[in-house]
Amino acid sequence: MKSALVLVDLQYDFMPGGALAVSVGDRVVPVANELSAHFDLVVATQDWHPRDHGSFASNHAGKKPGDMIELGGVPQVLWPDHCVQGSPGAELHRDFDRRRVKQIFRKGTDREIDSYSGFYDNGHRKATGMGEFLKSEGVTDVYIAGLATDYCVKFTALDGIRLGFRVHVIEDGCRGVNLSPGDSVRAIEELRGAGVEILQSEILARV
Ligand code: VGL
Ligand code: ZN
Repeated sequence: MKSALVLVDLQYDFMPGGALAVSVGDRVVPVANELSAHFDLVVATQDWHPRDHGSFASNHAGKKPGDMIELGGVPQVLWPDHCVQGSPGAELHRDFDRRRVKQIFRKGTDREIDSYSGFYDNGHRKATGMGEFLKSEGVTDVYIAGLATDYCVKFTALDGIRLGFRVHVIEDGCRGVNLSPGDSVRAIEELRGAGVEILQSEILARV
């Protein structure tokens, strides 16, 4: 058994004041730092969109954030412009301790399709390389924390199961967008139903 910690999208645009702010999203940064110390292998993901990305409402005439369209053959929520490649909002939070992060996997780089999961785009067409990397390191168990519970954490966890990893989501190390109230709670329930173990960071701090 070998475990890896996957830290999802700890970027300014998902923090208070950011373009797609997650309420108290910055609280997960110290949790992520603390968790890192308990893993031999830590990786991170970074949402990294071109300015003309198809998930931005601003790139569709007459559409606003929250509207639904189809993108790359799959349903797509439209978002405010966020995590534009090279912009300050796309940067990882300055307090996120990256010393133990072995590799960062960027996603959402193809304008024609979004990518919530750190493993694949939403149409499962292209892999980011994170799955192969973790398999090549002999990882069997993937522990996930970060932003956002109801999107990128959720889809990273579901793809992790698909890839045959044992997947654990550290609930207090995650916060959600909650476009509809309760989305995060429903995401956690859905993950449990899919075979994901849901746990709290204090359990890991003791081992
Ligand atoms: C995310 C919406 C759009 C996330 C990324 O990191 O959860 N959500 N892009
Ligand atoms: Zn995005």
